[in-house]
Formats: sequence, C-alpha cells, structure tokens
Amino acid sequence: MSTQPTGQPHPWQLNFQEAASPVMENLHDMHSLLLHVITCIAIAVLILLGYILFRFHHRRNPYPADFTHNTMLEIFWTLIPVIILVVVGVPSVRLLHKMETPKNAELTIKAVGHQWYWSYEYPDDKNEGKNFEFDSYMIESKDLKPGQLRLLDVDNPMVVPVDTVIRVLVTGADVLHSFAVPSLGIKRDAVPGRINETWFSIKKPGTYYGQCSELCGAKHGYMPIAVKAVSKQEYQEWINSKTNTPEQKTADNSEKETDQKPKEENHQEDPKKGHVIKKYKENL
Ligand SMILES: [Cu+2]
Repeated sequence: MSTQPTGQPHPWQLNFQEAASPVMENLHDMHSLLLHVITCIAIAVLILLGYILFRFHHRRNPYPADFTHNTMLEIFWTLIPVIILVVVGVPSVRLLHKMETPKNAELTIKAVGHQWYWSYEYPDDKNEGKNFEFDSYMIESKDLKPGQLRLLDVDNPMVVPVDTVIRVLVTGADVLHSFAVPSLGIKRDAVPGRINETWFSIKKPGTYYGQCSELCGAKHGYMPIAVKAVSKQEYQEWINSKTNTPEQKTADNSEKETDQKPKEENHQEDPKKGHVIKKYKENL
C-alpha cells in the first residue's frame, strides 16, 4: 500500500485509499472493526446453519422435539446482539462527533459547488478588499500534461498547509453538490442557501483528489476536487503571491492594523466571516 501514491485511486485497488487525515485513520479503524464483527457473525451463522441442516435432517431426527421455550437461550440471543451493538455503536458515535466538530480550526476555507466546477474562498485573506477566492475547473482530457490524472486534476487546486486544522464551509451556488475527498475522510453536501461544515488536517504534502458526490447535472462527473497540501512556508508564499503583497499592505494604512495581528484575532475581526458563522450557529 505505502508504495502507491497517496490521495488518489489506483488500479486494482482493494480497500480504501491510504488515510491522509486523522479522521480517515479513524474511519479505517472503524471499518476494520466492523469487518471483524460482521465476519464473525457471518461465520457463526453459517456454522449454526450447517449444524442444523446436518443434525436435524429428517433422516437423523425423524421426531422433532415439541418444546417451545428455553429461557437461557432467549436471554443469550437477546444479550449477545445488545453487546455487539454497543461495541459497534459507541466508537461509531464517538467518531461521528469527531468528524462533525472541528477543534480550534486554524484556517477556514469555503468550498462552493457550481454547475460544474468548484470555487474556493479564503475568508482569512483579502485580495483588493474582498475575500480571496478562485475557481477550480477540471483539466480536459486533451489538455492533460504527463503525470496529470484524467477526470481528477484541476487548473487551480485548493492549496492548504500541512499540519493545520482546516475548517471547510461547504455550500452550493445553484443545485445540490457534495464536497468529498476519500483520503481525507470528508464528504459534505453543498446545499444552496445553507452552510455545512467539515474539517481535516493533512500530515504529508501531496495532492489529494475527490469528486463531486451528489448528482448535480450533466457534467457532474467533470467537477473534481484537488486539495494540494504544501509546507506552511510554501503556503504562506502562495497566499502572498495571490493576495495583496506585504508591501502593499504596509502602504495601505487602513489594513495595516489588522494585518499585523496574529491570525486568531484576525479571525474574529473579519466581519463577513463572523456573520457567516453566527448565522450558521443560529440555524443549529
Ligand atoms: Cu455534482
């Protein structure tokens, strides 16, 4: 597995893509737990069935017993499923909660689904006074360069720093879409007029691919998602190259004050973002 490139499917792949985020690692564990449980159940049922077919065949057992109840047996066949459900349910709910609640997100990105492309907005960074945002279109098969993946690579990937908790706000501009990246263990519906939330953090630099996962029209299959994880320094250089350069910021006195404050404070001062989050919380 480890020789395969991360963040993308590969030929003859079995099982999930390699986990690139803590949530996906937990999902792998959850999946193996369930696989063990259902395999045990299937084998137990199969053995029981085989035994019954053999032992109670009419030739071996011509006169069936006529009792109808067995208290011990009934207690056990009630208790055992209860125990199995608890063993499955507790970690499942715990993981669900972890997936839903980003702890101390350091960076927020808004992913907006359109017919048929994604656009990404970085509310923490400004470009000409507005939130920095860009569109991300799939590269047509005829324009692919060597090494690029058909139906998965895009012109402008969503760039993120590694080892950073990233909150993704997902919404749709026109119809339902779904923002899903398998190796990060995320899938959130993009609903027009609503904001859904998810989060991830990536350990290893690389590109992680996903696809729109809610049928959204004719070109649903042609709006992939590419998340490019780079080092924190490279990310900072990228964001600086895309937004107002530091020199411009210093020249602009109105922006000077907020720009020099640490990121966390900037978070709260961003009126638009605060509004979005507040609205979202009110909806809960
Ligand atoms: Cu779609």
